[in-house]
Parts: sequence; structure tokens; C-alpha cells
Amino acid sequence: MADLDRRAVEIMKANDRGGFTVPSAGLYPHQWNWDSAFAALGFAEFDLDRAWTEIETLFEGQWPNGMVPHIIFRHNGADYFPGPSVWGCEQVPPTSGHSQPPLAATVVRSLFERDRTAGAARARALLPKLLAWHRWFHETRDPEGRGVIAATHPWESGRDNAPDWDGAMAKVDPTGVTPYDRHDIHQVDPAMRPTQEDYDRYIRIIEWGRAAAWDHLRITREGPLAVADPGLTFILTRADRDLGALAETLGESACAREVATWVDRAAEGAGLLWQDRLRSYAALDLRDGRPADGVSSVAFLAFFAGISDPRRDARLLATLDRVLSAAPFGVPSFDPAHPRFDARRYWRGPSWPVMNYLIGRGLEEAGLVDTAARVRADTRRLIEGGGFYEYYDPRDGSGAGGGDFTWTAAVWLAWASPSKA
Ligand code: 9WN
Repeated sequence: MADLDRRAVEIMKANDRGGFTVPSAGLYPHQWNWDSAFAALGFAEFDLDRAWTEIETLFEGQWPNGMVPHIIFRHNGADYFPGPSVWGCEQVPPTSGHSQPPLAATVVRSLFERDRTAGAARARALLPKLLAWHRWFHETRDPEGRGVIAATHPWESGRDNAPDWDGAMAKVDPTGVTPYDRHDIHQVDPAMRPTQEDYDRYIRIIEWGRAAAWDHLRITREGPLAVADPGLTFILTRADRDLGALAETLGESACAREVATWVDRAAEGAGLLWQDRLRSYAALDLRDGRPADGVSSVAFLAFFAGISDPRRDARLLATLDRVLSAAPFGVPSFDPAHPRFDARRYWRGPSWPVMNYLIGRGLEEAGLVDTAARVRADTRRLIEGGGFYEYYDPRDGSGAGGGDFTWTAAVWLAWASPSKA
């Protein structure tokens, strides 16, 4: 095993808390939703049983209404803000009050395909839970059935301070937010994190949800923020396809039929998100109908979603090419040519190996092998040069945010490492 493969395994084992992993010791000391999905992909490279367990523990946090929360709080320590008392969710185990990109079905399908005999019973047990979660997304985050999935909090998208939410966030009034202490800015350089103005609004939106007793449908319809997100939409579309395929294989035809109705809506939803002016898909503020005015890297997940439209695809690829040419270490999370690009501030510019993995896999599957190879090569160079960071500066590849990061180690093992050929 090559040195970096060994190091990646060490990181995953060190972040393993017994059945679930923390994204990064110190900065994120609990279980996060899509981080666990990525972690399972990494574990699958050296311990398939442990990979299944990561997904199973994630579903310990599932709510009776099907929602799988973005954080499961795994201990009582006051080492992460906002903790359970701020969310006020009354769940056991304690959780946050909204979800995160639903990657789990895609991962479960791939674990099952690795060893169908070992995985059959576990996949079968997870199937109704996955179905309930996806149904929750379609019913409460797309109540009009338009094929676009709303983020009701920037954290729900997994891309906390992306410029996609700037318009909607400006309308959130943070007045009267309960005073609080952030932990994140004591762990990493504040210049790499969301601003204080962002945090005030993050907490204000949580306070609104808590006051609404976490009525998710009401939050989507009336809450402070609802933005149709290409990231959530494309990841869910892909996960629906994988869930449907899994259900077919397991002979669960009612499940497969329900999922097929969602997949049918996906092309229509993609049409709503397309912005010809940007030559890209873009987030759409559902309160005022305004699209985002810049290109975020989630647009390139259309290929991963299996969305195909020849005219749009050609334009989107040209945009990706332009963005990659502007950043020596891609894929930047936001367009480097845009005035609000910020090379080191979280989701406003840095390159994220996890996003590269999803984009790269989609490109590979769509037969766009040259661009896929470029994205993979950039990811490899990032990790080889910078170590296993949370994200990287797309100008020089230097690491930023948290170190010894679970999902970066997982993406290395599952895809970016040269041992994956
Ligand atoms: C809030 C754990 C998570 C990721 C998110 C990433 C960041 C949390 C934070 O870390 O968000 O959920 O406190 O900044 O944006 O995608 O899941 O790695």
C-alpha cells in the first residue's frame, strides 16, 4: 500500500468513534450526515462491514417523519456550536432540525454491488428508511412537486456560505438573535470560515424553526429562507435513481414505482434551474423567484444526476472548462471570474475533494472522460501536495479548514488514489 493510502486509512481509523466517524477531531466532534456517506465509501476500500455500520448508525438519527438530520449529537460536551439545546429538537439521540444532501442511497447501492451476498439483508433493512427519507425530501422540500429541492437553511445544502444564498440571506433579519459563542473560529483561521453576519442569520433561522416546532412543511413555505438548490436537487435525483435500481434488484416493486415518479420530475426541475445567461444551472430563491448570479460547482453535478440535454450540456461543459482553466487546482466551488469569489473562504471559492468526486464520477459515467480525468488529476495533486484537508485554495493547492479530514481521506481511497488505477 502506498504511503498516502496508509495515511488515509489511519485518519479514518483515528476519526472512528465506534460505529460512526467524526468529520475532523476538534472542529466537528459529532456525526454529520453526508460526511458519513463519504466515510462509508472510504471504509468500503478496507472494511466493508464497517462501511455498512456507518450508514446504519446514521439512520439511528432518523425522525419519525423520515427526515435524516444533518447532525447527530453523539455526546453532551459543549464543544460544538450550535448544540442540541439551540436546536431544541427533542429527539433521541439528539439531532439538528434539518437535513443534508442525501447521498446515502447512492452509497448503499455501491456497498451492495461490492458483495451482494454479504449486503442483501442490510440493504433490505435500509431500503424503507431510505425511501421514507427521500419521500420527506420530495414532500416537504418540494411541496409543489416542481422537481426542485429547497434548502431552508444554508447548512441543509452542505455548502454553508456559498454565494448562492447571498440574496436570500440578506433578507433574513438577525435582530434579536440570542447571544452566543462560536467554537469554529477558535479552531481554524476565521478568514476561512463564514462571517459573523452569516452566523447571526444561521442562528436566527434555527430559532424560527424551533419556534415552529420543526414543522418542516411550514418552514419550507413560510420560513426565513427557501432556495431551490442544484446541489440538493441533483444529489437527490441521483440517489433516487440508485434507490430505484436497488429496489428493483431486491424485488421491492412498490418502492421502485414510487421512486420512478420522482425521477420523472427531475428533467422538469433541471429546466427551472437552468440559466442561459450564466451557461449554467443556478440556485433559485423561491421567495422572490430570483436566480443566483454566479456559477457554483454544484451545477456540474447535472451529469451525476443523469440529467442530459445536448444543448445545455455543451454550454455547461464549456463553463466547466473555463472555470477549470481559471484555477490551477480545481474544481473551485465558485466561479473565479466572479467579483464575490474568495479563494480561501469555505464555499465561496475553495476546491473540495468531495465535490470533485461527485462531479468527476458524473463526468466519467457520461463518457466525458477527458474532463473527468482532469478533475481526478487535480484532486490527486491537491491531496498529494497539501495533505488531507477539509478544502484547498484553488490558486496554489494549499490546504485550508480542518486537518486530517475523514471525507478527504475517504475520497482518496475510493477514487483519487493512483491505486484506484
Ligand atoms: C455545519 C462537517 C460539515 C459538512 C458541511 C460543511 C461544514 C458545518 C459547520 O462541516 O458545515 O453543518 O459547522 O461549518 O459545510 O458540508 O458536512 O464536515
